[in-house]
Amino acid sequence: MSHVPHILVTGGAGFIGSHTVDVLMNRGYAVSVLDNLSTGYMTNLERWEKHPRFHFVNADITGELTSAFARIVAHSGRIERIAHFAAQTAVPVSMDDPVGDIQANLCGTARILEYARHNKVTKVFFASSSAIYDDDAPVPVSEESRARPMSPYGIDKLAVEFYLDYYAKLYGLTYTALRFMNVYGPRQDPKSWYSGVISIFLDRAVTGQPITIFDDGEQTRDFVYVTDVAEAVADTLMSRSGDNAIINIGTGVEVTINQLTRTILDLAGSASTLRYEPPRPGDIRRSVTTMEKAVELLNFHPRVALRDGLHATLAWVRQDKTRSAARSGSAA
Ligand code: UD2
Repeated sequence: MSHVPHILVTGGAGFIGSHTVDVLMNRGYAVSVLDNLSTGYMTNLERWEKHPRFHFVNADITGELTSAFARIVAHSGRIERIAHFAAQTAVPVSMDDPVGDIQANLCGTARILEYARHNKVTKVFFASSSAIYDDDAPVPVSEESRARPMSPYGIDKLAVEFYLDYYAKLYGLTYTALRFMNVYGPRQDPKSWYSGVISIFLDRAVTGQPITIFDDGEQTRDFVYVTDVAEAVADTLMSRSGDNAIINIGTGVEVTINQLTRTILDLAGSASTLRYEPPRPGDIRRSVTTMEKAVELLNFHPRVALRDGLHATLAWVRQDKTRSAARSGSAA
């Protein structure tokens, strides 16, 4: 039998992590997920739970990881590559609790890198963010734009990028860091006030609740569909493309929040009312990436146009609501 590469996905029960698990499993790899289920859900992985190539370990990257790694290796063999998503993912939470953010996003990542170094892991993928850029950087932002994070979250993401470079130079670690723009799609949680705008607006549109637009709605973002992101992660993790590089991942398409809202209301056939409120503190006005580096190094061409991605996400939101209602009905 031919050798099946074994990949560890930290944070694999979360939004982008679980889509990456789907891609890796569909490509025939052996996949282990390490997740503490703090913001991830087992339902995101339910299709794989009983699959012989899949293994789940409940563990926290801020804690002691030796036994978790030992269990993973005992079950599925040597870890060859790591996709590292496990993190505290909310910018406002990082501002309220910078020490907690450092513990998860910096110290937790350092543990993963130390494991990779000592165990000769072939390649590490790191989920970085457009939050590392200067708010005033002219758009479109390129990888050369000024880095000046305005949150502990962004500072920790940027610090990890320096660690990756340091590990590559000193220990020969191979990595790719992708700086994500605004990722959206099925499984994005709309429940908290700092959730992604698309998950919140779809939820409101489907339930007919009012939609709050901050500022005048003419601020822009670059929305990239989660399966395009997951494919890019799997491509770079499993090949030499993007080796030791840091690359923006978006679509290069700049969309205003007003345009986004109109499309969502139209697709959902929703009569939700719109409320305009003052700008959210710290919000940036415009955000969109250049595509040159992603195209050159990863041959990255996002396949899902915004309208199609919104359509698919809307279908998921409706299905998820039906499932939740059925679950609470059967629990009652
Ligand atoms: C994104 C990332 C964040 C960080 C940041 C870096 C997400 C979910 N967040 O924040 O982690 O990387 O980029 O710059 O990807 N809005 C409304 N009404 C709402 C919610 C949002 O009008 O109910 C607006 C908001 O004012 C902003 C836009 O929608 O102009 C996008 O907001 P967001 O929270 O989805 O994402 P962003 O870009 O602030």
